[in-house]
Amino acid sequence: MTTYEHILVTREDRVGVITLNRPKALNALNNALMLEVVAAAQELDADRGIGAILVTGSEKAFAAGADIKEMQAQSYQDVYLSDWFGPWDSLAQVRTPLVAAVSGYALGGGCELAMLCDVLLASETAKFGQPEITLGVIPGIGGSQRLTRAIGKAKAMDLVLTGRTIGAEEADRSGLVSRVLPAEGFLEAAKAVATTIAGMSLPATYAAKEAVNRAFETTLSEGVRFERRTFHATFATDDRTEGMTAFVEKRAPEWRHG
Ligand code: CO8
Repeated sequence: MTTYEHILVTREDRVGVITLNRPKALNALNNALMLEVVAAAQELDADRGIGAILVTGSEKAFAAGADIKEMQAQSYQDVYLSDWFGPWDSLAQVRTPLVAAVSGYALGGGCELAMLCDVLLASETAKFGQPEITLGVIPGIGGSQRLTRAIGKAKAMDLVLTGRTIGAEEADRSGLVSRVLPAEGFLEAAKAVATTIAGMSLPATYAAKEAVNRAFETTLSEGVRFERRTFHATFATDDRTEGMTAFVEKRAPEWRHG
């Protein structure tokens, strides 16, 4: 497996773990780190032995946002011509479920990276926010869009316009996170969630993720039609036969991931 400068990548059975690792900068997302995360996620996604990808940071910070020191000297021409942070969009094309495990700060680009993931697990210590307005800019990795879809206009406007930070409890109440887990043993508990997901049939998992994501891209009737066709398609898999046979035979399924 490739080695990286700003992230650590490990495999634990069928779970790939990407750990943001710039502790001195609270995992601020610079360009190099972004390219590494995208490359690692794509490498893990191409591996049929991986059924879930956990993205995490440190206890103090998931990520304190885009790297302000790196951005400070950039001009409009620089960011426009280089499509600054455009590569983050590639994460949305990853078919393997991405599970964010957020402990501490998830601010600006950090909150946006967490929202790019499919399942967002928050430690009791997690703090979310889009403070870009306090720097004279706005969210730039999808925050204005994904936050609004996640928590609605009223709450998203509050966070994006005031730049205030919310804790895990408010994030949970607002629908931003999937679950809040105790701070003690957080990473292990998050890995257990990823392991559960990775333990499902791979084709069913890809199909389920694609179907849920379709809800954000289409009308209800088209989305339901897409779901039904995809449901029908699962009957072409060996795992569908195995899953139902195992249920009838009162045993655990043995997935072939095919
Ligand atoms: N960028 C660069 N360095 C950072 C960042 C950051 N986002 N956050 C923290 N650091 C650095 C600090 O400068 C400090 O470094 P040094 O020791 O060299 O001075 C080190 O990390 C530790 O930080 P603090 O001393 O500030 O730690 P505290 O515990 O006192 O405070 C906070 C923690 C509250 C998280 C504080 O660091 C903070 O407010 N950070 C900035 C948060 C922020 O504003 N994030 C949004 C950034 S903008 C953004 O994400 C835009 C995304 C879209 C761009 C898309 C463009 C197309």
